[in-house]
Order: sequence, then C-alpha cells, then structure tokens
Amino acid sequence: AFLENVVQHQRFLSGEYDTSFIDQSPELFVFPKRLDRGTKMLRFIGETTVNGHPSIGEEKKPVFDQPRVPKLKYSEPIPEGTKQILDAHGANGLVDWVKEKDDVLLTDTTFRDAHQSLLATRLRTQDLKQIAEPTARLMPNLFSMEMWGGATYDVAMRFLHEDPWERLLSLRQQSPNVLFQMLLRASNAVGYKNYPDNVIEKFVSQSAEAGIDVFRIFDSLNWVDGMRPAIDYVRQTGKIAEASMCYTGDILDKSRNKYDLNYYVDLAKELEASGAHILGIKDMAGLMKPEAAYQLISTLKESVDIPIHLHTHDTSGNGVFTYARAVDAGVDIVDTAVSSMAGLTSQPSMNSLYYALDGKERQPKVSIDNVEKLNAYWEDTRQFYQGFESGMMAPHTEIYEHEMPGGQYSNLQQQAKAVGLGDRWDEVKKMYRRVNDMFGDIVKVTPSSKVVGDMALFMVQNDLNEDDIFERGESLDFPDSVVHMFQGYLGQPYQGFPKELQRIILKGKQPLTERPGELLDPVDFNELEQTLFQKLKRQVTSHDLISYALYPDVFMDFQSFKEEYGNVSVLDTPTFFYGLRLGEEVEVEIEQGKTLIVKLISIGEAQKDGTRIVYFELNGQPREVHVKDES
Ligand code: 3PY
Ligand code: ZN
Repeated sequence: AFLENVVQHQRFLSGEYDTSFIDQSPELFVFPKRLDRGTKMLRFIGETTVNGHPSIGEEKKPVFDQPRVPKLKYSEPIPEGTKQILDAHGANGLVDWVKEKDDVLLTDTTFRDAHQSLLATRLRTQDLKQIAEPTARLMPNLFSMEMWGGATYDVAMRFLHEDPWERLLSLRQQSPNVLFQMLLRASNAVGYKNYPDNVIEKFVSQSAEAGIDVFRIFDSLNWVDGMRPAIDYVRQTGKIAEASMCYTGDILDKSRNKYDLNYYVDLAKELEASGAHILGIKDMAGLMKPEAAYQLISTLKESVDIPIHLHTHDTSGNGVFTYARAVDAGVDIVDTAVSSMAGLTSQPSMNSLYYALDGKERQPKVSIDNVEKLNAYWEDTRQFYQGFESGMMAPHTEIYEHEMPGGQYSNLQQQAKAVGLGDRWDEVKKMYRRVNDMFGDIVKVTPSSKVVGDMALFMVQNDLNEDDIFERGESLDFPDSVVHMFQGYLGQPYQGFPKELQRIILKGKQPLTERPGELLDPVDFNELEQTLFQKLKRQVTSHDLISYALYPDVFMDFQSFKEEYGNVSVLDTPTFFYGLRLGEEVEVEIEQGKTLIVKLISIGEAQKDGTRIVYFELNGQPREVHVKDES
C-alpha cells in the first residue's frame, strides 16, 4: 500500500494545516523504496525472456528485418491537407469541399481497423509513430487517417500497457495535415456498455481537443435515439459528426425484407436530420455485394444531401469490386488500407483499388509510388505481430452465411477454444446465424455481435437448439450479456425484440423502453477525481480520469503494471513480445536523449524455489534480476 507522504498527502498539498499536523504525521516523511527505471525495464525483459509474453507464449524470438522507413526529405515542410481545410473553414466548409470533389477520396484505416481486424488490435504506438510522419508526407491527399477508437482504447491499456491518449497526441504531432478519424460506439464510447451521457460528452470533447477531427458514430442496433447525444456532443466541438448506419443482411435477397433498401433510405434521412455532417455506411462484416453497393449508393445519393463514406471489410474477397461499383454510383469517400495490411478481414487494399480504377474518371488521386513506399514499411512491421495472425489464408465467402464482423471472427474462435469448443467451431459459426435469426435478425456489431456470439457458444456448449430455448427457457441460466441486451441496455432493435423470447430470457424482469443513458446518473467527475487521487497518490490528469471512468479495473491494472515495470511502450516490439536472445543487445530510449543499452548475458539454472537469475549488462555494468520461471 502507498504511504501518504508529503508529495501525496492531500491535506499537505492543500496547504490547509498547521505545524502540529506535520509533527503528528511521521508518515509524511516516509518514502517508498522506488525501483529505478532501468531495474524495472530489466525485470520486464527478464520475465518476458524466461516466460514468454502472455499472448504469445514461449516462442523462440525470430530474427526480424529492420522495417524499411521511407527515406524522405524530412527537413522540408509537410504538405497541407484536409486538416487545414477543417481548421480554416469549419465542418461545413470541409463538407462543401468534399462535395465539390470529382475523384473518390480515401480514408486510410491502416492505423486502426486494419490491425484490429488482422492482428487482434495489437499494433503498438512505437510502430505507428515511426510511419505517421512518412504517411503525412507521402499521402497528403487522404481524406482521413482512421487511427483511434474501436477496440484500440482498451487493448492499449490491457495488453500493450500503454496509454491510448499518448498514442493520439504523439501521432497528431507527427501527422499534422490529414484529418484524424476515430470509431465511436455512440453511448458505448470505446467500451462495451452504456455510459452516462456526461461521460460520453467528456470523452468526445477531450478526444476532439487531443486531435480527433472526424467521429464515426454508430449504434450496435442502428438505433438513432441512442446516437443523437453523441452526434450533438461532436457538433458542439466543431468537429465532424459522421453518423453511420451499419449494413446488415442483403438488399439483393428479396426473401429477406427486414433490412431492405427502404430501411436504409429512411435511416439515412433520419441521421441527416439528426445533424450528421457525413453519412457513414459501416459494412462491418463485409456483406455488401457489388450490385448492392451500386443500388444502395445510387439511391442514397438521391435521398440525402450530405457526403457518403463507405466502409467495408474484404473478407469475401469482393471488396475492391464493391468499392468500384460504389464509385460508379457516386460514393464520396471509401475506406482502404495500405496493401500489406489489407485484404481478408481487413479493408480492401488501397493499391488494388487504385489500379482497379485505372481509366476511370473518379480514380483516387494518390501517388501509387508513395503508397508502395509505405507498403514496404508495413510488410516488415507486420512480421513483428505474426503471433497474432488469425490463420485465415484465403477469401472467406462463408461470411455471407454467418454474417460475423471482421473483428469478431478470430476473437470468437479464441473464445470457443477457451471453453473447449475448438473442434466444434463449424457448429459455433452455424449457431451464430441461427441465434441471429432467433433474435429476430439483428444488427451485429460491437457490442451486439458479442451477445450473439455468447449465446451461440452457450447453446453449442449445452447442446441446445431453438426448441429447447422456448420449451426449457425458464430453467436455463442465460449469459449475462444476453439478459442485458434483452432488457434494453444496448438500446432497441429495429422492429423490437421478439416478445416471447424476451419474456423467456428476462424471467419476469421488465425491459426498458427509454434510452439507457437517461436512466444512468451522471458521473460526478470531482468526486471521481478525489477517489482516483486517493488510489494513485499522484496528480490525476484529465486523461487518467476519463480512462478510469470508462474502464476502472483495466485502468488500475495498467497503473499497477507501470508501477512495477515502468513505461514499456519505449521498448522495440520484438523485445516487447519475445524478450532478448542470449548475447543480444538493444537500445531503449526511455526519454528523449536518455538511452539505456541492455544486453542479455546469461540465464541461470532454475533454483529450488523456481526462480532463475537473469544476468544483463545495463550500459556496460553487470546487473541481475530474479525471475520466477512459470514453466
Ligand atoms: C469496433 O467497434 O471496434 C468495430 O470495429 C466494430 O466494427
Ligand atoms: Zn470495420
């Protein structure tokens, strides 16, 4: 436990004391023995070397090439881009600029959705930061870079032990010219549950202040009532509200008429009327077939006045074709990733789309030579993350059947393995679709997609079918997430929940009809700051406060980790995931101008208590750390 010494004691810091307080409080002058940064770092490297990284295990450290960072004239000014248009002309000025463009504009998702969908969101800030300025210089014509939000926020703290806000701030410094875009799950912010409105408001205003320009807002059930507060908060900041509808089903399939063309047209009009600057279409599972894109976009271009921004995933292999037809129909902006981080569950390749549109008037205006330079960097960097590849090797057209979002596929597969259903994965996928149908055919995207996944696992694990649910439902203990959703805590699905199923799942509990955010008490941020101050015993930043409001446990674990190991975000990625090889030496810049040189000398035999002594050289001086061998 922390002692309340002079640098931490609130009463001392407030200045409201007399000298007797000092006399009677010996704890003021007790200082915990703090490990220096070098020792903390050696502990982390030693433990990773001996026990492996928790998500990778004891793999031998591969030999990686140094990523090819483009050689450019870095002393020259960075060309201006869309960010300068927004800053000079405001959100409406930027929207007008988009509308006047003839060529299709591109968003680069490499910094967010691409790695969320291919590499379990594990890209570290180090690797993003290195290529942020080259991206700014080589692709100044992008509409935006999607680089924050979605799952990146909690994964940064939970698994990478880094602060998501530091990522945003440092990338903003490196890339000052292109709009920064984030994915905001409306009232779920960057989490998996509903937060009080004032938390969403604070999160949005702080994100805008730290550098986000375009907020792609969606609701996991396409419930516009749930999106309006977020749209308003974004508009208040002067930034761009891209309100999005999630694409589900298949408008070409006339036998499925719940989500037909009219559904999307009505939804688009409603979002426009709610204040959207841009209409996003979020095809999170990659279900939109080329002709569906053509019909949908052509119709929407007639129905709304705001620009249209299309997002898809290339899981089926049809992504470029879908975009090409969307471009024919007049889509304004599409989401692509740099080729070596594109394809499959990620976005379609920017490079491929460029070539596919050769000879077309609306071909995007990017320098393909420049994109290839970035491509080389990503090709090399992706190797560092090979432990997180999903194993999907080829286009996967089953997606049209199970409709699982790109980011969920590998996650649910892991969840299935964890509960011993690894060899029944095919059944789980089929059950995912059956659960969707049983739930009344709902939109499936974080967090509603997780609910469908949880229910599918529950049914396969307990050998249940639909009849069992209806006949024996009273005696079944449904997963919490399922009960929660049917209570209305994720909002209301289009055409409501199936009544009978809802009754069975809720076992007499009354569902909500109002917006969950209206029922939640606002967070008292002053009080929360006091609480956090007590826990951290240090100055609380506004970023700490919002992270704590969103993810109290994850944030506190991250703080304890930092206490124990220091700031590990400064380590190079191979060392972060694999530790060091015998005799290997790395340089770690722990702050600007202060570098540690770490060399692994040897690892001792396991002792009786299971510990090993790991011998290093730190800046040429011998050092050792004791590590518990977990094997
Ligand atoms: C997210 O919410 O993180 C998503 O990417 C949903 O598609
Ligand atoms: Zn996506």
